[in-house]
Amino acid sequence: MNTLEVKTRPFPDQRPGTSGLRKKVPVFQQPHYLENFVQSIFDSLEGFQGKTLVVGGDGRYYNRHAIQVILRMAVANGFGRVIVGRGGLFSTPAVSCIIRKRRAFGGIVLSASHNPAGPDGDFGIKYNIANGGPAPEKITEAIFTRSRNLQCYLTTDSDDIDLDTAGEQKLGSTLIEVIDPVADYADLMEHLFDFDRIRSLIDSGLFSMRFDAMHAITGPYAVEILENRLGVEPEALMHATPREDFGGGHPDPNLVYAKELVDVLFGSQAPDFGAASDGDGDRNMILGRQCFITPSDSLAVLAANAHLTPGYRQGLAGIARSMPTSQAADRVADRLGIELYETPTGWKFFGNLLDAGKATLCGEESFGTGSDHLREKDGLWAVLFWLNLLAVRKESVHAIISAHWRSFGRNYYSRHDYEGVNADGAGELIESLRAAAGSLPGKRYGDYEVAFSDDFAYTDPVDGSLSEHQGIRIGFTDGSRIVLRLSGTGTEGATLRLYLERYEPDPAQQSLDAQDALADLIRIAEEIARIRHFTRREAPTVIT
Ligand code: G16
Repeated sequence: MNTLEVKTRPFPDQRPGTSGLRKKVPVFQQPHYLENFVQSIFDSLEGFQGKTLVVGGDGRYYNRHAIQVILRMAVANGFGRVIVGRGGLFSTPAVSCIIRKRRAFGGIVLSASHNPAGPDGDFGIKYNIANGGPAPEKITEAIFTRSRNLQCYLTTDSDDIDLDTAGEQKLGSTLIEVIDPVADYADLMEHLFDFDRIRSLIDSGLFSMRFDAMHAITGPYAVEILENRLGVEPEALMHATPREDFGGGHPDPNLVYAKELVDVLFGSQAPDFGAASDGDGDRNMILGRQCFITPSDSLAVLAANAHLTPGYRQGLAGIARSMPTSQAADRVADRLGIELYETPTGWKFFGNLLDAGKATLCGEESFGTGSDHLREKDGLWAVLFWLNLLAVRKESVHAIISAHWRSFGRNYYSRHDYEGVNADGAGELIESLRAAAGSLPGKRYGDYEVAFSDDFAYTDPVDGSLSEHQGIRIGFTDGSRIVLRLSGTGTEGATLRLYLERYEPDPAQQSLDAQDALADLIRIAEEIARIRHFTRREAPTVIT
């Protein structure tokens, strides 16, 4: 085996977004494109010679090819050991789990998350650091800078590695270890949650559920954990076989893209509990019979009930949520007398808080929930957390959320997405809001009066780093909020996200439809931001 130095030229468009570099597959298929980015990652790191790298992806189209490329480059760049999931597979939370458990130097995750896959779909790559979490902005910016002047990369002339058999193989002086992608992660879940109790609930015959893996990576994890370890019937698992094109679907666990599951839970013979996860297994959606739990409410409920699970019995250090996530968790933190941290969108911002022991639970409105057990959000973890609560409380999902609202008040919440709009128009919308922000406080819109308005900036309480321009916040005197920001994960045009939130303390007013409850705020958002004008769209593409 020989090490090769391959000449290349820089690509101008390799700046990582909210969660790594995401592009259409044909973009990644350009000669040297993937290699350039991988070399830019390695060149931005120090001291990895002889250390361990974890590599795996969500199994989407191009995953197998990319893994072979990365293996050769990891060998040529001097890693001592590379741990790969069998078949090149790892869910994003499992990569985080393995990095931590095996004390690896870092890991590479291949995924474009919930974005569709296939030859014309999306592909993605991101680097995770030794704590198991996404690289912080300091590193992602260094990767981007390096990518802009890269002239060559290192690889080897070796054959493809057999990815389908667990075991160790030597390539040059690097050990390639192919492992079962599920076992370590499943063991960790068994340690955090009361599997005996969940199994009794499932065996009782009084409880039924569905889990939709959406033809993506959580299929094998769900089979091992839900079916093999907890006794859930195979028929309760939907789309549990991963496919390279995710069955042509859009594995985003929300009311629009997980419609099949939603129809079952809102149908006449609905089971008691429903859940779904996304392409790479880090997102989750929680449903009850005829009932949808917003991710923001889910975080609040988990926090309020964490003491009922073995893993969190000792209490929470603090809760962190991304800025656009509703303030429902703030009320729980307040009651528990613990700190609430508001961070920019992106799981990477939770890493320092978790490492410093400041937060135990974290959540995002974008169907992400997780804790200090890993440094990624974790789809099945959230499902198991809910199952543990249901097994202990022996109430329906609907009864649990209603009781929560009665106790804490309800934060009506919705997100309206305008996907794939013209990037210039979306940019102008944000610019005009930024310019107007200072003049909004004190203005009245119907019953609402603007209390504050700003472009959210975050100073990390651990390392003092400042992240600016993280979204426009318009807060009203009654605690309601409108937030607008541009997505950092799309691959076509721009995606504008409008987040709406209204607080309702009166139990008699807590069972409205969220869109009805938020109708005034939706109108006010249009009046202030002129969304139709700037996006040239009459309505959002996705409402969750
Ligand atoms: C990623 C990030 C999340 C973020 C989400 C949406 O999730 O990890 O932290 O909330 O994108 O980001 P945006 O609003 O910028 O599109 P995932 O599941 O896509 O990796």
